[in-house]
Amino acid sequence: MRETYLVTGGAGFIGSNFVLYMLEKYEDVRIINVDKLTYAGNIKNLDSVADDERHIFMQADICDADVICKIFQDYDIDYVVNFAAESHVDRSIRTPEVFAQTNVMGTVNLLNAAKASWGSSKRAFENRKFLQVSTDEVYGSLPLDDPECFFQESTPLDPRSPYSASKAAADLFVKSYGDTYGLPINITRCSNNYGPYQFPEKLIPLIINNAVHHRALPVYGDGLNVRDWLYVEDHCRAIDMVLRKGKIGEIYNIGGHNERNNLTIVRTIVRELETVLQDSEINDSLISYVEDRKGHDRRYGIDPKKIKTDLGWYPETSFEDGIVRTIAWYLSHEDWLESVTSGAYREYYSKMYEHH
Ligand code: NAD
Ligand code: TDX
Repeated sequence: MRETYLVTGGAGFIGSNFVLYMLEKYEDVRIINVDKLTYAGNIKNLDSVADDERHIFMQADICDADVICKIFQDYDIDYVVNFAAESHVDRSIRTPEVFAQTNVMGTVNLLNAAKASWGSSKRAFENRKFLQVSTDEVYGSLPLDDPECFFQESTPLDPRSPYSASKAAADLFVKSYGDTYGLPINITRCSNNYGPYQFPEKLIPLIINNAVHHRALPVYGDGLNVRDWLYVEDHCRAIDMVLRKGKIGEIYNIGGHNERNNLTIVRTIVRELETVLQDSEINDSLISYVEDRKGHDRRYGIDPKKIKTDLGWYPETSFEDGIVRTIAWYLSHEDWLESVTSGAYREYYSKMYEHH
């Protein structure tokens, strides 16, 4: 019997990469992909599997109890992989309530549906799993002056933005369904992802898109905030491994010890684009220091020892290769970039950056 996955948020950045990865890797899978198609979800990300009968797309909200319960009734779901979320920190600072609704209530709704459906079936929780895709941001912020200090799975939660607070709350609900009802769960907490299909509100695609158009490159604050970058495919492989081999109830941090400050990221992109496009107008003078993000976390750094030791995961793509590949992808997908940056994106961009 083929395995059936309920993937939520599978038209977003990481979710669509995961769907494509799984369909490519396993012949015998069925993926029910539920996505509300917010501004961040794009069905075009799944064009290459449009005719694949193993992939069933449904536009729906994870907060909709009737729809989610019906999906559990109609399909014998083996795995839930919950990517669906509001994911952008800057937006969470403006509208926290949207984040509480989708990230917290949506997750609780999925948990309830899994518990009720699986609990009342003959197989119950056997060979099933609910995997919550979470983030290193739930651990808060690390200082810059102690580079050997990393987030471990045991690090206390200390979310500092409405986004990370909503993700931490969701994580705790997931854990509680494991502890209270015995729901088979895992939680993964990954560092910053980059790669194809990332919406250009996030640092890397935003800088690529602006640089190509010779627009100012907004760097928040002093540009010295550090993020730990992982190529999206390495994240997808880690999730697959946790689904297959992760011990029930465990949390796994995912990261490749690849820390860079924002200014370094921006300069790397500028250099690569200048070279590839032979365009001398793309240079560091485009960099524009803008007002800092409120409550801006200084540094994230993941200790991935547990997933490496227990599951044998390691990152396959170096940052040097991954960033070149990512830039090449954006340059060869102008249509995609054009379609996602028209309309609502322009409004968002001018609201966010209009003062600069
Ligand atoms: P994204 O914003 O690109 O995609 C989110 C997807 O969820 C979109 O397709 C959107 O339409 C969908 N969605 C939003 N609200 C929904 C709802 N109510 N019902 C159904 N679908 C809904 O985000 P992403 O960067 O791909 O992140 C995916 C997940 O991974 C999130 O849970 C995020 O917290 C987590 N994560 C992201 C990163 C990162 O660097 N991007 C790192 C670690 C963890
Ligand atoms: O224009 C910008 N200028 C800038 O300096 C933008 C958009 C960002 N930044 C800075 C802020 C951060 O220090 O770059 C860094 C990265 O910012 P984002 O791309 O917004 O990512 P971040 O806030 O680190 O969160 C990301 O990683 C963890 C994802 O958006 C989250 O969903 C994930 O959980």
